[in-house]
Amino acid sequence: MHASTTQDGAAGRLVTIDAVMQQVAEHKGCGTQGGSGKASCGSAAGQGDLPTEIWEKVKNHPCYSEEAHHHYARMHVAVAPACNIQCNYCNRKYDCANESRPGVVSERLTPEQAARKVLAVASTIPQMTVLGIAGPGDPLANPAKTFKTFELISQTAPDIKLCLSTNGLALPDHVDTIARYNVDHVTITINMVDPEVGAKIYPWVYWNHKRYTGVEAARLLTERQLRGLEMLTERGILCKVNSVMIPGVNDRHLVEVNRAVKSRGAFLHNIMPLISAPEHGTVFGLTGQRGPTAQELKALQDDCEGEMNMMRHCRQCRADAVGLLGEDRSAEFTTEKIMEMEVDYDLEGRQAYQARVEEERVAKVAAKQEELATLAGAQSDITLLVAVATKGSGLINEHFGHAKEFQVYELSTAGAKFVGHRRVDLYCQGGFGDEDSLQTVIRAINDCHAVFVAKIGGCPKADLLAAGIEPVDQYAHEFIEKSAIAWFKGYLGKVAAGELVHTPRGDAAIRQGALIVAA
Ligand code: CLF
Ligand code: SF4
Repeated sequence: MHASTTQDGAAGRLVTIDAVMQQVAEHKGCGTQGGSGKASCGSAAGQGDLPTEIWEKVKNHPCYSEEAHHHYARMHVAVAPACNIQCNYCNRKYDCANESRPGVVSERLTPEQAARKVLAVASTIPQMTVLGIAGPGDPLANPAKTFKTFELISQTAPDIKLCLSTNGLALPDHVDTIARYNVDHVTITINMVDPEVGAKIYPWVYWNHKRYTGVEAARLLTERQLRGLEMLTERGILCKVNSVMIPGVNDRHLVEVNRAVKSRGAFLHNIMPLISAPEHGTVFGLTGQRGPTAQELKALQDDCEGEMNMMRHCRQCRADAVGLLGEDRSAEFTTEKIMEMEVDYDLEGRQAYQARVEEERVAKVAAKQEELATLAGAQSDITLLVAVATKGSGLINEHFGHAKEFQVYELSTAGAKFVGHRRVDLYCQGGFGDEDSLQTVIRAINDCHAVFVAKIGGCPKADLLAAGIEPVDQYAHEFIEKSAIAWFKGYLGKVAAGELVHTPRGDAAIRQGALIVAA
């Protein structure tokens, strides 16, 4: 077995991970420096009017910045198996559905295995900037494992931001520890602030050695979630709130949740669709509770978008996810594989790579602004959606047949705005187009007027056109937003010239199938 190594940032020397772990084991206090987000990229792309200290925390966090998610990756380590509540959209055989899709079993890790995995991934994927603990149960129902993992990682990989996602029941008891470990980003899943609504989502919670049920359980949960949120924001820790949209149960109520969390200082609100199918074996799956359609989800997100940022790029990822949001590289980093890997944690190399990413981001923003300027003065109230096949970096760089998801942008004379993504079945199966998959792709992007791709074959092109969706391949490998604005300008021109009649599109389906782990 090769010795795993890490680079000591201050002295630039290589040390073994085993030696660091030994030091950590002997270290009784805390005082770790990990997760403070001190990337040295220095770019101002996308900062807008964010205060610099907040920008430093979000600029390369793929969940807290939509713009960053095209460029930076996160990873989760599944060190937290137990949970202290029951959600009706969760089946305990699988990962926490608050941060993952049901239907996925993770490999459970010890904190030491987790730290080794983080170094292995960080050495292979230099744009991996965030380590999150999100399950497969609740991280704070497993505090010893969770904080031990953070401690090890802050010692061995100090440039990686630490992130935590919790149901919030145990949160008030751990806020000081979270602050001490420099965990700068905490997500709380808050689905209600009214215990009557909560009783329809949570059959029980377990707190202080006692099981609570019904409205009493939901009241306890909401009180502790909101108190935990306040305690975190008072300490300057950036908080995101995740909410699962359950039509007929909490959909309209989430506007009230939005107000409640905004007033307590939450930075970002992420409203996710319920994913529910009978084969998941959840209460909602078995009772036939449906998830929202794409239009229902977008309408609620639009209603909640005031002064508070809405997250629309969440991929409801697995508790052992690795890679850019929307891609899954976890199969490359099984415990067996990472034990065989030679790990060279090159901090300077990572920083140099990230500096290049920042240059790319600046170029992308400049190209978008330049194109947007050409739209200045255009008068039109047309707003429409387009889908984009991308592998990342903000480019149209994926073939139609290879896309596992499409990103969706809303176009208007104000520009191009990312509003979501749609997971689809692969159209290209072993070199051939699959007609059934094509129909699911069309249903998933049915609300879009066009689909931008790097390449597309003649058959799917004809079927898309027949469905009223224009395939656009003339901007292959160019920046997404710049290209979308350029296309939209042409669209408006055709409408103005009477060559085209603008007609609104229908609704689209959000894929409900579980993600299957790659072998
Ligand atoms: Fe992970 Fe969550 Fe941190 Fe991101 S995920 S713990 S904040 S690093 Fe991100 Fe995944 Fe959505 Fe979560 S896309 S499920 S919001
Ligand atoms: Fe499942 Fe997560 Fe809810 Fe616990 S908090 S019951 S693991 S979805």
